[in-house]
Amino acid sequence: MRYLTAGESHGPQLTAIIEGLPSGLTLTEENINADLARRQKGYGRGRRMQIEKDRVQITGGVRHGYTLGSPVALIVENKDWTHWTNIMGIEPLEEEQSEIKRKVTRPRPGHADLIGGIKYGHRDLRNVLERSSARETTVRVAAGAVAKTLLKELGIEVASHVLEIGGVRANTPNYSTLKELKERTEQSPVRCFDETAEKAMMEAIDQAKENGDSIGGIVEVIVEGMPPGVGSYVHYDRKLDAKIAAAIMSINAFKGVEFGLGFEMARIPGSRVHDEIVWSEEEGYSRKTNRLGGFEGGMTTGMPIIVRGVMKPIPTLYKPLQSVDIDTKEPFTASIERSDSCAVPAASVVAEAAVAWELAAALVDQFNGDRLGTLVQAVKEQKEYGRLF
Ligand code: EPS
Repeated sequence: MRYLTAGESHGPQLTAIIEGLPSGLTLTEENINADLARRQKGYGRGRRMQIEKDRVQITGGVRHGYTLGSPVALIVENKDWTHWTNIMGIEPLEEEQSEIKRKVTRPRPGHADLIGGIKYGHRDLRNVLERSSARETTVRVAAGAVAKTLLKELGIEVASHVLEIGGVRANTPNYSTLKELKERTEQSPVRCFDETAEKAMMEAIDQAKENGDSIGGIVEVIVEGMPPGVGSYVHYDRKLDAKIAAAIMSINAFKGVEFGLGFEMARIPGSRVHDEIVWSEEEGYSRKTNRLGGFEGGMTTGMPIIVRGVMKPIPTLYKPLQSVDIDTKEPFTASIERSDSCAVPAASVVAEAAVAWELAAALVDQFNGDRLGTLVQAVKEQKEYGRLF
């Protein structure tokens, strides 16, 4: 199963085409829209989010509410496009209006602007920034919502929350069910379980905004219900934790990934890192702890998957950093028109989508993924085989 996306940040629309989704899955626009709305929320977003009201249209692969097994096409219109039709028009420019509007010659440090310009030979850096913009994560969330719909049918639940923003670290969330974690974090403007940390995070965002600066943070994704043995140890490119790490790293502004105890493992002896194995009639094999975050040898253990990603502060700053104009080669420090001071809460929804996609794709590829019914059966059998093994 795979997907591709197309579309520029201020172009007419964003598009995703999903290939390989099983037939027989109930899929509605409402389902996907709920996740699109979650991505748009979050304390610290800029004015663009007041313009956009992201709604998906399914334009292929679904009939009478069910997937057909053919490619599923999703589109989301950019409401801001109406303000950008001259600047981002698809048609060639007329002779008399050959001057390009809103041309960008001043690359922002930390963005793809300069290097993307060098790579594709664009002297107008808008040609780079329009596609490298995190606006694209809209349709990644749409594809992730489709993946989550499939996972739900297989008894697999995905959740996400924010652990840290701008140096404010939340206490480890003390929840008994994923439902409880979800209910609390959906109410939080920063998607944080810890109410004390939530307030401090919002203050840190206010402060960053006042200073014309931006702040990053850490998000965590948790998945329950995966069968054991998904992925493989036999080849580097079949290790499922590696695919998830790549998916997290591919989210705009993400700079690091860890599973379970993560980088803390560098400081702890092996006897306090590895998860001891136990067996019982009802549960089969299980672990007393889950410090490895649900993976051994690139394969799911059947324990919850726990993965975290770190997002750097957004590089579009009101407080300008020094750069060089690519036309004049003169140094400059320029201010910008609008930006988000923090997008970590939104990024946690994107990370959730990225992980959900990799898991759904791995299941479809490993088991018989043509029809929903056979996939449901195969996953059930894998869980049972693992229990009795
Ligand atoms: C982004 C810059 C801002 C963000 C945008 C990502 O957009 P604009 O340049 O239009 O002000 O709001 O994020 C979204 C539009 C979105 O949907 O998340 C960037 O440069 O990456």
